[in-house]
Amino acid sequence: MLAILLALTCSVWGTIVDAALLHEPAVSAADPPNEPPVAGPELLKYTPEQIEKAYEGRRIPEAVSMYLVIARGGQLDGTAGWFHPAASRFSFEWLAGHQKADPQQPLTRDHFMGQERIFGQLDRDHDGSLTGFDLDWSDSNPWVRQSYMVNRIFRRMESDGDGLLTADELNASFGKLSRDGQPIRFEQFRDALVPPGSGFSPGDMPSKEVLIKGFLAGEIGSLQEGPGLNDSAPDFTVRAISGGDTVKLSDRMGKRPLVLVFGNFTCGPFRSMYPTVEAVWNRQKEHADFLFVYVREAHPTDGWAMKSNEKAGVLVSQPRTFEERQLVAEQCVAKLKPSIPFYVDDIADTAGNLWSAMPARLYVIDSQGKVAWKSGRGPFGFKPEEMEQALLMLQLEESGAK
Ligand SMILES: [Ca+2]
Ligand SMILES: [Ca+2]
Repeated sequence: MLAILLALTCSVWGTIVDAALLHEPAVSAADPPNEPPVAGPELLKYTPEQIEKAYEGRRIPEAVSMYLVIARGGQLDGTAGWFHPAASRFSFEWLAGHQKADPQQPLTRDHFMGQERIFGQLDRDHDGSLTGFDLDWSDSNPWVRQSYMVNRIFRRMESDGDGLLTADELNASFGKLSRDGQPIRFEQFRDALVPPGSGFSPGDMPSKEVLIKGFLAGEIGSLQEGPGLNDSAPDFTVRAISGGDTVKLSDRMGKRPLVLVFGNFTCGPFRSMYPTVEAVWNRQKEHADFLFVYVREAHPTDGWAMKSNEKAGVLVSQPRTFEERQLVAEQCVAKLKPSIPFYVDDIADTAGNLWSAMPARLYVIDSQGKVAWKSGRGPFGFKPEEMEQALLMLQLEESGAK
């Protein structure tokens, strides 16, 4: 019964969105809003200027600022709207203070009082000392920018979408780049791999209408903002696939750090990063608990469909019932083979909304059940190695407290 009701709600919702999109929202004759419009279909009634005016002197919610970008023809490129860097309790200054070292100087192995495994993972550029550069995951950092670019090329070559590049995939992509197996020059290689314009792979760039629909459906990101830094972790209960057990988040907290991993099958960048999450889990499973929560699809065939997903055989429509979501989650498990305890959010997106977790996000929760680190919104903010550094510094913090 609940499933039928939810399915009905979804289809009614779809109709409202379709109806709203038929009208250009920028109608100059519309009365300005009396109250700042909340993130949702109400935004479509007003021009971006009216919305901004209504928020004058108040903080614009993340989702409203994302809507303003989209309404003005902007893209979801990770630079504007609701995209922000991670929120972290830790920084190089924090680390230097914790190690009783000079924050103006690189921190060397000799002066580092923690374990070697921690030093090794914090030293991102492997130069044998820790600096602010190692811990800087912002887009202005040259290492981070190069990393993005490599990820894009990786995803073009990693054709079956399991996040692992095989020799066959690499050879096949060379076959596509080269005529008759002939050597290719740099600019041929570049032109084949760097997409024109926006940076989207061919066939993946969305129209404004697709973005607005995806925005209102929570597919391109949660309209909510989730817990802030040092907030208590909001609780939820999720169920394992194939009718397995349920788990309550609060039952998993309080013993040691906990990492929350949110993701979905149709988000290509998420799939390409997921094996890195597994690698982090392998290194950290003795020191922290991990929980994977499967959330709403980002690129269903009935939403912002992607050519790159089609090529990888990732073709699913947005599940309308929990049972449908479980079936898609099973496909995701078959593709990514997660070792991390894997659970599925309910069809009302309770966990996904509460944690602002769509389409993919990472959190580190301390042993007191407080948020110690919160990634930026996925896919751009989804950086498993940044999460690992935060988890390691949390281990330092908590070991010092004992
Ligand atoms: Ca370094
Ligand atoms: Ca592969």
